[in-house]
Amino acid sequence: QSLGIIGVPFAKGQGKQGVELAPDLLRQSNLRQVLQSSHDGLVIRDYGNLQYAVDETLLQQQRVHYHHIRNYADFMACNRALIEQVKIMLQQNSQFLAIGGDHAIGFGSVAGHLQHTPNLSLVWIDAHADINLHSTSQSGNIHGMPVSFLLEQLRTTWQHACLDEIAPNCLPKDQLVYIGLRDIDPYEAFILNKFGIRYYAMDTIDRVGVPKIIEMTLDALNPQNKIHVSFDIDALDSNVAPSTGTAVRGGLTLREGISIVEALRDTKRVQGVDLVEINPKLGNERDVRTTVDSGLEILKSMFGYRRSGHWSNIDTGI
Ligand code: DIR
Ligand code: MN
Ligand code: MN
Ligand code: MN
Repeated sequence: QSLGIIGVPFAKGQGKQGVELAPDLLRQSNLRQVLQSSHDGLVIRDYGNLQYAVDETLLQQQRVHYHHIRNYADFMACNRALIEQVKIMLQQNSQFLAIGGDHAIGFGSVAGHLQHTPNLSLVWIDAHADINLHSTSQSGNIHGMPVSFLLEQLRTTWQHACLDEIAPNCLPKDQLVYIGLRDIDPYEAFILNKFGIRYYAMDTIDRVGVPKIIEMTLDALNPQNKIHVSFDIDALDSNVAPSTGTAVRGGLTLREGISIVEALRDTKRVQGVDLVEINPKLGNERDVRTTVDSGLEILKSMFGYRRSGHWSNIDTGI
C-alpha cells in the first residue's frame, strides 16, 4: 500500500491568513513518522506543496458572473491544478492525502478523485455544510461553497464555471453524508432539505450516539464505491481544535472523531482524504500544538493505527 501526500497552501477561500502554513507545520510535526508507525509497510510519497498560476483571462470572463465571490480566479486556478495532481497521485499510489489550506480545496480534491474513480462516496466531516451557492453565500467566502461544485443536482447553479470541462464527473446526492454539522446557514438548510441530503448534525449525534451514526453512514453508501473523507478540523470541538478560522463549540470529541475515521478506514475503501482549516496563526502556542496533535491523531487512525494494538508473529517463547 502506498500513500501520496500533497500540501495545498491555499488560504483565499476565507479571510484569515495562516491556513497556508499548515502543510509544512504538519510535516515538521513528524507527519511522516506518525503515519509510518501507524501502518506497517505503508509507502509514503510526499509531492510537496501544490503550485499554480492564475489565469487572467479566466478572471476577466468569469468574474462578471461571480464578482461577489472573493478570489474566484485563484480558487479555480488552484483547484484545476489540484485535480491534475490528484489524478497523478492515484495513478502512482493506492491512496492520497491533501493537506490544506482552507476547505475550498475540497472541490479539486474530490473532483480529481471522481475523475480517477467515478463511483465514489463522500463523507464530509465538518461543523459547516460548505454547500453555499454563489447566490446564497452571505460571506462571499468560497470555502463555504465547495460541495455545491461537486453535486450533480447543483451543477446548473454554476453554469459559467465550465465544470463539464474541468470536472466532468460529479457526485450523486445519495453518495454524500455529512457528520458533525452545527453551524448551517438558512439557505444551506434549505438546500440540504430540498434535495434530501443526509446530514448528521450534532443534535442527531447526541440523540443516537456515534456508533449508530457510523452504522447509518455505512448503510447509506454504496458498498462497491471507494470513499473520500474530507475532514475539516473544525468538526472537532474547539477545546481540542482551537486554532481554526471558524471554530464552533459543542463539536465532536477527539475520541468521537477517531471512532468515525477508524470505522471508515476499516471498510478498506478509503482512497482519498483531506485535512483542512488548521490555522497556526490563531490562538497561542499551546492552542496550535493541541490542534496539530488532534489532526495527527485523526490521520493516524485514518491510515491504520489501531487503539486495540498491533501484533506480529514474533517468537517470544511464551
Ligand atoms: C459560512 C461559514 N457558512 C460561509 N462557512 C464555513 O461563509 O458560507 N466555515 N465553511 O468554515
Ligand atoms: Mn469546511
Ligand atoms: Mn470552513
Ligand atoms: Mn468548517
